[in-house]
Formats: sequence, structure tokens, C-alpha cells
Amino acid sequence: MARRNFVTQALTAGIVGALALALAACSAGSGTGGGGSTGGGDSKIVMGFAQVGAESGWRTANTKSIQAAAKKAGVTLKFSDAQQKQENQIKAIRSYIQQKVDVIAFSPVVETGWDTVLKEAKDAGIPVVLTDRAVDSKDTSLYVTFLGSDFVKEGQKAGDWAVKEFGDKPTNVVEIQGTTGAAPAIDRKAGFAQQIAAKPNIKIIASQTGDFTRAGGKQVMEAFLKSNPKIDLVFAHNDDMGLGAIEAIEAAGKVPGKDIKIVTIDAVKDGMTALSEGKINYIVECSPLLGDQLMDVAKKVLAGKKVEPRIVTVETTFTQEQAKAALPDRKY
Ligand code: GZL
Repeated sequence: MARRNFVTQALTAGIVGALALALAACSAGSGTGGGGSTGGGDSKIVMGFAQVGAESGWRTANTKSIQAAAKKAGVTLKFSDAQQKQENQIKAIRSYIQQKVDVIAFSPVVETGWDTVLKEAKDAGIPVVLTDRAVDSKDTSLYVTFLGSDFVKEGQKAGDWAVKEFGDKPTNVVEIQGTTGAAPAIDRKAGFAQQIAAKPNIKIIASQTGDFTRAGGKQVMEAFLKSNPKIDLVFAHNDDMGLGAIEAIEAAGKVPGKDIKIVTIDAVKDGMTALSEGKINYIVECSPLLGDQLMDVAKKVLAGKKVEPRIVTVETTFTQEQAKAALPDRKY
């Protein structure tokens, strides 16, 4: 089956652009290995997807979205779970290159350390799509697009809520960060800090990674409670760590949502349920439902069509009342 010679966006416009389109079209039905359709062909696109892991409710929903979308789009999906280890993701990407897939997509567990393997994919003529998380590569020709949320904005939304909620009151905040080095952890932290910077009464007194897991959130919150007598707010980078913090707060004989308020990011079902019960006070949505957009991008890329270099996910925020109203229709 034909493997598509992917023409990177490094080509300039005009004649070269026309040549690029001609190359993309004539690669249909030629080449070796892999398999793919440029729209006109009838062979199925083969996508290699290197997932971060299964660390949170968000990740599980993201995996389900990608698998369902591939089935719906008639894309053959090769899928791997890296158990949150970068070396496993790199191994998976290399195996997809060996298998000559038509397109590679992945959610980089951390921002750094991807240039070498992305160059190998580029040299093999296989386009790469970043979903969910970004890389810090300076060479943007190494991937076609980054499809995912604006994590700085998510942190800013959480910070804005904290400023509104606490005003000029002396407020001690403890921050439970996501995975060290991950784009969402770096950017959510930055966004939140930006918004509270103008309020010296709102202070982050402790900040530590809970690795985006419920167990991690509980462990970190237990330590925070032992070493900080007055905690007013928990800012957890995802719902799962916020839910772990709730367990620790209740075990310490305090009331989550009242004695210690909690703001989180994701809006997965368990988080929204805790919000509807008043145990979490505010959630910033981060949608995991990227599957359909990913398949659409893959088809466009392999058909030689232009794809925006950055596709930002549309998302909102939830108060307790809004969570109660939204829960019955929540897809994840
Ligand atoms: C965000 C995503 C994060 C979620 C966590 O896009 O990468 O990883 O916020 C997940 O729940 O583990």
C-alpha cells in the first residue's frame, strides 16, 4: 500500500507549493509499506498514536475519544500507553517509523527531549501531529500542528476565580502541580501566578507535584496539612489530584469546599460530581475530546491540504450550580 510522501510546510508558496501538491497527489499508489489514503485513494490511513499513560480520568476519556474517532473515521490505529515515561513514548514513535505508518500523533508527557525522534520521523517522511500537550522544539517543521488547550489561559481562569473569591482577605494557597516538566503543569502554574500577582494578600505558601494522579494529590495534601496550620485554598492542576486532596482534608477532620476551598482543572465526571456536592468550589474545563479533530487533521495532512499550525480547544468553566446542570449530559 502506498505510503504518503508528506510534503512539509517548510516548502515556500507558489511554484514550490504547486510542486508540493503534485508530489502529494502522485505519491498515491506508489511508495512502500504503511498504508494511507490521500482522499481519492481507497486504502485506509494508518496512524501510530503514542499516549502518555492512564494516569487520570482525563487521560482515560482522551484515549476513548481517539479510539472511537479512529473507528468512525476508518483510520487504522496503532496505540501505545507509555505509563507516563518519555522513553516509552520515544520507543513507540520509533516503532511506528519502522512500521512506516502514514501519520504519527502523540501527547508529549514532558516538553523537552523530542527533537531527535521527531527529526527521524521527518526524515522518514511521516508527518507528526501533537495532541493535548506541546513540545519545546524550536524547529516547528518537526510537527504539523499542536491540537490542544491553552493551559496558561486555564491557569489564569483559576487565578481570576481565586481573586474574586478571596478579594483582599489574607489567603494561604497550596498548589498541587501536575507532572514535572509537562506543558500543562508549567503553563497552568504560570497562568495562576500571573492573575494573583496583583494581590499580595493571596500567597502560594507551598507547591509540589502530585503527578496528575489521585494518589499523588492525596499524598501531597497530607504533607501540606502537616506543615501548614492555615490553608485557605488548594489549587490542583487537575481534578484527580483535587479529589485526592479531598480525601486528605476529610481524613484531617476538615470540610473540603468550606474549611479549605478547592479549585481544579479538567471537569471530568468525578470532579464535576465533587463540585456539585460542594467539595470542590470551581473547575476550569480542559476538554479531552480531541479524537475527531485529530482524525480530521490527519486526513487533511495526508491529502496535502493546509492545516493551521495551532488548533486551540474550546472550553469553559463551572460553578457548583453549573456543574449540577451539566452533569446529566457529561460525556466523560
Ligand atoms: C491536559 C492533560 C492533563 C490533564 C490531566 O491537557 O495533558 O493530563 O489535565 C492529565 O488530568 O493527566
